[in-house]
Amino acid sequence: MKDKIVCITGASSGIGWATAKVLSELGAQLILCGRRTKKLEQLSDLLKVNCQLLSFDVRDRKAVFAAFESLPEDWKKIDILINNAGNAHGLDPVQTANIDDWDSMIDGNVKGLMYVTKAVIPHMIKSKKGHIINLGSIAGKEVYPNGSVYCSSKFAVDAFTSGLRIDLNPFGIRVGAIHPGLVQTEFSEIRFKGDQKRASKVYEGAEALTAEDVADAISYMLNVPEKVNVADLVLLPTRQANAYVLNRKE
Ligand code: 8X3
Repeated sequence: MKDKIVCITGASSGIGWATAKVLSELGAQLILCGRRTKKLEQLSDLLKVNCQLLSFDVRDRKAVFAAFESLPEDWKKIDILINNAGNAHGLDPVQTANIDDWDSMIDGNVKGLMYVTKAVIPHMIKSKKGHIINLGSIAGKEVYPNGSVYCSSKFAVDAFTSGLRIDLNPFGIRVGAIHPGLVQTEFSEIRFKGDQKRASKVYEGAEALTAEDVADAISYMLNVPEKVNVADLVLLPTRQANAYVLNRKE
């Protein structure tokens, strides 16, 4: 990990930021991507490693490619990509859901992840090495009520990961995905558009994963021997059996 160039999208909060912290402790050089320039600047000051900051919205195809093109030559040689950016917007049945929410989820979670991947892989292909980890979800393995479009977006991440692993196989590039269950971050607050009360209910008695738990698992995926690829990892709180079954603490 020492001196590896690691690019993390959605790096300014939650799982992305926790991963940045863990990997910085291991000596990685970090490219932190996010929408909030100020926040990225403040956070990078807390890290003791070399950082490059890229501010763009993954949904903006031109901005994605321009951002990676703007990197200094040495920083273009990305060893590891953590495709973390993504969110849930709304939790509604198809018939009443807001179509703008659908666009945000499909454009960000699916197309954005694809754009970033496409922008980063040329160097990996040239150097015949690299490692890509996509953030899926238990929602990409099982569909739950009112989650049709969020789940669709995460099923797409799962499918894209499998396809990418096939396409990049001749180049020795590792491709894998991690699929967390309940993780207590600002995820639910964003999903419920700032409704903190509703958001906190989601995690009540769940002993949910923390962003750090997921970051530790990502670190594990990255630190196995080079001939090993952790292709698919589902990470659940002990109290959660699947997308539906959660044994909440009284
Ligand atoms: C987050 C997991 O189950 O809250 O992707 O949708 S869940």
